[in-house]
Amino acid sequence: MQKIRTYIFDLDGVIVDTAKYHFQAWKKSAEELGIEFTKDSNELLKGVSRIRSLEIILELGNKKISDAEFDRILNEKNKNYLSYIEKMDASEILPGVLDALKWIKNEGGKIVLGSASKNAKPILEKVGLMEYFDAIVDGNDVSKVKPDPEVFLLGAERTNSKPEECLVFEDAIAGIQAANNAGMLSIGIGEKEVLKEADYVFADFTQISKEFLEKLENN
Ligand code: B16
Ligand code: MG
Repeated sequence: MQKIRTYIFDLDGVIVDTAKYHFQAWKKSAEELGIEFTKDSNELLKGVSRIRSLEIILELGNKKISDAEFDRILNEKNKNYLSYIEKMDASEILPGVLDALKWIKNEGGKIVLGSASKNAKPILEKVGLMEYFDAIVDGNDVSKVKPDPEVFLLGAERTNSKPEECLVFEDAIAGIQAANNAGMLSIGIGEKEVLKEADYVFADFTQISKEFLEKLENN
């Protein structure tokens, strides 16, 4: 195995828990459409693009709508979602993340964001983490969604890294698959039973020791 030099972070569910805001905003849209939307259904939307998320909700409710209505709901949902984002601050950074970012910077590693979200930059700004990132690849930069490796391969390219020098932190199954498809080391953040395909899984960043990261770096 190559030494790890570049650390790619997913955003939602890895750096911050914005899934709860996506849930509230999607629930409102689903209710308008007369579709029941539960926390379990919300799991299906993690790591998935905005357009695909609405398609899934419509499939759940067995409902068809016009293209104009589809676009209107997407816009409404994003407006609602942004009203939650507006209130975010550094207290919403998930435990252990800031320490990990500082450690990587101190070691001279590259830090990259690899997210499906088109709102990634405003969120990083709100929580005050922008300065840590050497490159940001988000939903505005890619045409293919995870599990396609495009988002992570572009992150490698923008930091002149080879895929085998990159490690990806991801909370979604599709994201782990995207990292594996990119030929990168995949680290799942969440439950082992769910993220079975990851090379390693940790409940959160407080469980990732510096010794573990040092080993990957000095391999
Ligand atoms: P937006 P990630 C993903 O972010 C979320 O997990 C997913 O639930 C969301 O639908 C997607 O971003 C698009 O977000 O509506 O803000 O463009 O986990 O890839 O950082
Ligand atoms: Mg995620």
